[in-house]
Amino acid sequence: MEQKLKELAQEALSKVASAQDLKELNDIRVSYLGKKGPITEVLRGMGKLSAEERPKIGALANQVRAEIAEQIEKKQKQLEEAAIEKQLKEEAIDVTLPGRPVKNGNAHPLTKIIEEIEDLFISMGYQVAEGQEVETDYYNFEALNLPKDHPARDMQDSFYITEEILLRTHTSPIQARTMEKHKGKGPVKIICPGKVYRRDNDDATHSHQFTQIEGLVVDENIRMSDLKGTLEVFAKRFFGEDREIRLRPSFFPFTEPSVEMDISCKICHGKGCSVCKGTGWIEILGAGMVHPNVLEMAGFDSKKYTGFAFGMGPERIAMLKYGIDDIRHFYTNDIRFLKQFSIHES
Ligand code: FA5
Repeated sequence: MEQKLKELAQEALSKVASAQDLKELNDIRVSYLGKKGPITEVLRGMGKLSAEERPKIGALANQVRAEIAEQIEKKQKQLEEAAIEKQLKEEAIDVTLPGRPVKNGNAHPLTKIIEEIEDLFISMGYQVAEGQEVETDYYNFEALNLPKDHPARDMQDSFYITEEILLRTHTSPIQARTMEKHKGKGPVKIICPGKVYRRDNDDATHSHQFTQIEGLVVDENIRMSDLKGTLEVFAKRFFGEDREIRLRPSFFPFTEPSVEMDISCKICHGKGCSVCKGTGWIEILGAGMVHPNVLEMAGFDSKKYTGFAFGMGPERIAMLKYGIDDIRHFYTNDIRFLKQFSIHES
């Protein structure tokens, strides 16, 4: 029995020494020191031994068990330390490596243009007003001097939801709503950006959904010269001091008189080229003096108050400013197009 215990000790210690990981070590502990292990078995069989042998073998068995347990504990520490060491090595961070560049998103070019135009008018004392994209026929047309059977409604082909509700075709309903809120008292000085919808066929210069920015000033003694001066400041600050403007007679049911504003062509400086179709001028917005009917419908006394309004399409403005040849670039989200307007490197 003594011999058997010594062999067991040797076998167990050599297995402990060569254990590769904590799981293997635990298996060794269970198989040699566990309740069903060989040492426990030896101790159980002690009853069969003679009285002299019993204490001797008992002491030896305890000694073997203690030694195996001690070696297992030592090995466990070693393996744990090695595991930590390995983990530290694997997770080591080389602080000298250059950082990975973070890709920043950037505002959509249209958002930028709209904010730029807003800022320019805010600097002239305007406030930003917003409306709703789903609008009533009343605010989109009737309150703007376009009764139900008015032929000028054909100028803006509309998406109707019901007979009385539609997707707004322009930002002008915001004028009507804002004037109404003022309850007949001036001054009103607003700039209104927003999405609008028309049943236009998409092509290089038309989209069924686009944006507009509307401007409206209502007060006593507002004159056509105020409108012209304001638009001139806008055109020169936005497109460059060397640009000229001209107003051409036009028609909008909600303004009288109505005009369209052109700016001199940046490419040919008025001489005529393919961009301005040989005219030397490029149209950028519609405008006019607010029609007395519109003022009255919104609760303003048209004998006391006058006003001017203008409306432009930021897509077309951005196309002119940056030489973009197709309006669809704004909506197809080609990252190569959008990136050109990024202020970040990526
Ligand atoms: C209007 O919508 C008037 N409400 C503007 C106005 C406001 C006039 C206040 C007078 C006083 P018009 O339909 O011309 O006007 O549109 C204005 C601008 O929207 C155009 O100059 C153009 O830049 C843009 N626009 C019109 N239709 C489209 C389209 N399908 N796609 C892209 N831009 C468009």
